[in-house]
Amino acid sequence: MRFLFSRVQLLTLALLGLAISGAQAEIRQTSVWWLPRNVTMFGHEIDFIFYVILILTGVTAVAVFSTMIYFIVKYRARPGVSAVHSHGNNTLEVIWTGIPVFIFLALAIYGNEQWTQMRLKTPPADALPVAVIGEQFGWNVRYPGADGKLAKMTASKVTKENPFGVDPADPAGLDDFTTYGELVFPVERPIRLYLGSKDVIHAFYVPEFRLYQDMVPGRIYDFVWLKAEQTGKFQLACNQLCGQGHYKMFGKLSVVPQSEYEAWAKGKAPQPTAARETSTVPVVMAGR
Ligand SMILES: [Cu+2]
Repeated sequence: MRFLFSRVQLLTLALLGLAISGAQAEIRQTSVWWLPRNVTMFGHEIDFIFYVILILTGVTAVAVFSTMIYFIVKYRARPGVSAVHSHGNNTLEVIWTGIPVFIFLALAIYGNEQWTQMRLKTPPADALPVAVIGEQFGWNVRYPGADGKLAKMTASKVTKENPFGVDPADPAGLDDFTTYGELVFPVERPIRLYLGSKDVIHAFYVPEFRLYQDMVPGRIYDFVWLKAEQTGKFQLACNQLCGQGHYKMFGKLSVVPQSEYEAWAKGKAPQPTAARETSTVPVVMAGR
């Protein structure tokens, strides 16, 4: 009877798990069993190297395990058959050391080149700057206004009240607007991210962008950029266990045509009266 009860419990757990993964699939929009669709320019190379490694390791795994099983059967202990003593084979040693060395070097050189393209080159000058500061448990997002410039961010100035670490008198920031957990990117336009954290380590992670970057408090990361090539709705998920509410730390991210982005940004732009209340400087809407 006890055995039956625990089986029912197991079944309930399994069903619950399925229900939860089903709900997740709905949020993520695309495949949860295989790679989600890729929508950014760097994603093609990342997927390419993923498939190359998958095929290499897959073929190797099949070859190694079939040889092993064959040898286990062929050289099993049998009465009257004595063991064979091998003292090695230098030619074989050179081959099976040389081939992996060549493969690993090729992967390292290719991977390093891709990393250089993604993270070590200056983002394009016409990129739209967007600041994202993680906090327990959500995302502070800051967009430039009509001047296309974000206020200068300083990691040491980041506080609870000033999540972006900006100087309120900075003229570049007067027309900036902010959202909480809502990001809209124009399609086919480079986006330069400014990433940081208010409290603990968070991570900016969008599987469909093939983009992951930790956000460590005390630093503003200004070298991450991307270009989305397709429109759609995505989930920005924090990918560092950052506390009790980590599971609900996701933002709504959509990639839309440029005109739609402009309309959205216009609707979010600070109204002069609202700006007067929150700003200590005389309100002159610079750049307007
Ligand atoms: Cu987090």
